[in-house]
Amino acid sequence: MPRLRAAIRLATAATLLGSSGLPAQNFTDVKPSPQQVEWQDLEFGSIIHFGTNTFLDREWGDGTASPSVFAPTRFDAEQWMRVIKAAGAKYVIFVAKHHDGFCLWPSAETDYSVRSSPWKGGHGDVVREVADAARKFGLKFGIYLSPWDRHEPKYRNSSEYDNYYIAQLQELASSYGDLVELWLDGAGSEGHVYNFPRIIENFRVNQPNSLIFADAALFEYGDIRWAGNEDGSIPYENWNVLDRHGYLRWRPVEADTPLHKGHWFWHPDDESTLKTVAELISTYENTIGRGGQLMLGLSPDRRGLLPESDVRRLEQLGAAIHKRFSANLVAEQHIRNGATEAAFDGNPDTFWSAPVGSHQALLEADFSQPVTFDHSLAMEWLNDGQHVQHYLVEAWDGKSWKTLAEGHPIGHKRIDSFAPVTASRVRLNILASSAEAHIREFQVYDTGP
Ligand code: FUL
Repeated sequence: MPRLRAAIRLATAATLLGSSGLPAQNFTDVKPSPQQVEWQDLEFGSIIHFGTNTFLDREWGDGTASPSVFAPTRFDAEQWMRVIKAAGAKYVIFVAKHHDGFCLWPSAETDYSVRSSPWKGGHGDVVREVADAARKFGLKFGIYLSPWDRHEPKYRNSSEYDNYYIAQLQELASSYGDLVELWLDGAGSEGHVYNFPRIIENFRVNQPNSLIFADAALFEYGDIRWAGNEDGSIPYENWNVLDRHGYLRWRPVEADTPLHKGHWFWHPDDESTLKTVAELISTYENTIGRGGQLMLGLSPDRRGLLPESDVRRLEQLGAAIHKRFSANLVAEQHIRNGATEAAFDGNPDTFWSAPVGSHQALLEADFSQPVTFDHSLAMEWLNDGQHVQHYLVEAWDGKSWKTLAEGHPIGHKRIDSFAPVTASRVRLNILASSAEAHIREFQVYDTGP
């Protein structure tokens, strides 16, 4: 996703000043919206690409494909959702229109859509079926609507295209229920001017709680930021607050990466690009384990089904995540002590607070029998801002505390790995926090060889 340069609108002077008239914001005072808090808890999503490219062995359509090529034979969005759920994802983004301009719902704005395809005699609506299936499986639903449109002639005129895009977004925003996220992709848009303030204002009428994903450039309206790569890795240190031109905003990061290396759409004979479970687990730990969101790209085939090998891989991934992170030794085996219980109870809905005004804290879990572990997991309660700036994970070796891992931000979730250690005492040593630390969970796991 190249940068969305066209979208930059500078914050006005008024937004840069606090009530005293002086620049007011401090990174660790900026707080998330309730919608962002809820979204960060979803952690793992899936983005689905399916369209004319699927039938033409392409990644980027040029907008000339005939709608007649769109002819899935066994389309079943529920099959997709069953597998997405098995992988452990909590939300789905569907590409309603990719750069080729072909609409996967029967838009009234163009005949370049499923309405002109042979699928269901032109009476089908892929967006509707995907939205319904997602909700049936308890997954939140959102959309991607490519700003760059290589088919629509109005694209050559910015303001005419703004009207077209706004009308299409309106169709999607008003007819498919609550959208968890609107994915704005910057690819291909270099040099094109969009009126994003107008676009987002219109979208907000029907979707006040939806989060806007965009490149860091779309600063006034973006609620989520791109990780800056499609490799499935979030650079650590990861702070939720972003500074542009002195204007601070809470913008958690989402890292999109496809299940098949380099391929967002399905291609024939493409098994060699399918990522291994080990690669996917490392992606999991380098995204969710660094306090961000993982957005895994899936591509149904020409039947309209996820291919069998992808299904197996996603099921294996779900099982591997479960195996790694379900036996939380702290929650299962620590000696109950009351005071710090909220951080050790395995329940992320409760949190422990360090004393008010403190900037350091120790959270120690003791075991009656030594336990062996090789991973730790910590979660910060972020509603009041992101505070932890430096921490150690330490184990007692009988004589002194030994450092197993050292990190800076914790954020939503931080997973550390280290050589296996056997100990009867383990602690999270918070060396510095900008305000008192709030810890939802501190956990340790034995993930084995
Ligand atoms: C990119 C697009 O160009 C790719 O085709 C894909 O949609 C990916 C998720 O975003 O910017």
